[in-house]
Amino acid sequence: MIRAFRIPFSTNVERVALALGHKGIDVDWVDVDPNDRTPVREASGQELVPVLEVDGQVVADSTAILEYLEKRHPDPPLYPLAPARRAEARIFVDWFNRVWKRPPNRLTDELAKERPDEALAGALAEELAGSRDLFEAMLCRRDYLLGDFTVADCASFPFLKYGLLWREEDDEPFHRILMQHLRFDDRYPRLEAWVRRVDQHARA
Ligand SMILES: N[C@@H](CCC(=O)N[C@@H](CS)C(=O)NCC(=O)O)C(=O)O
Repeated sequence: MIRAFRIPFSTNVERVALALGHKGIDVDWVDVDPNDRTPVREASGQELVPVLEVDGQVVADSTAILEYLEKRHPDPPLYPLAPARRAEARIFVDWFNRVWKRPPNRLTDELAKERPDEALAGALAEELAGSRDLFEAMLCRRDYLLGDFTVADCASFPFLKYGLLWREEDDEPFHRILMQHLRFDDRYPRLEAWVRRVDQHARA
């Protein structure tokens, strides 16, 4: 049995929940108090979730976990089968992690300061909001970001969904930033339809 550690409203945990749901893999969730990461630290030597534990093997980091699941349970695939397409999917996820996530992360840090730099905050907010156009264009005449449902949807949905869906109890500052600056406001019909479509997918 697979064990996985999670905290409420975690975007990176939802990536893994979608991947497990897609592959029909059962998991034993371990709910961790966000203010006491002791079980996560004891299992993995670091404090971030998600963390997966399979037969004594521990995998941390959502992207590494998605790769691990694909390797161990290749059917049904979450990555395209053709090598070039597979590489494109990996490039997308890497871009999402290293480039797309940066403005909302930096904006969250900036706004937490006693005297935020207004110009910097404005530029970061603009960069984040501007990314909606890219996703809207990627969904032109296709249902998912790379055509079929893949790791690209899995990795980005938990973040992009905040343009349309949010829960009042979710008061994580990073998520509030996403809600505020990604709001679709009926101006991104393909992106909105995609969020509704992916939201129907199974989650473990
Ligand atoms: N690169 C890691 C990032 C994991 C991460 O940042 N997890 C968040 C939850 S989504 C977390 O545990 N944050 C710790 C905290 O907020 O104290 C991944 O992709 O899994």
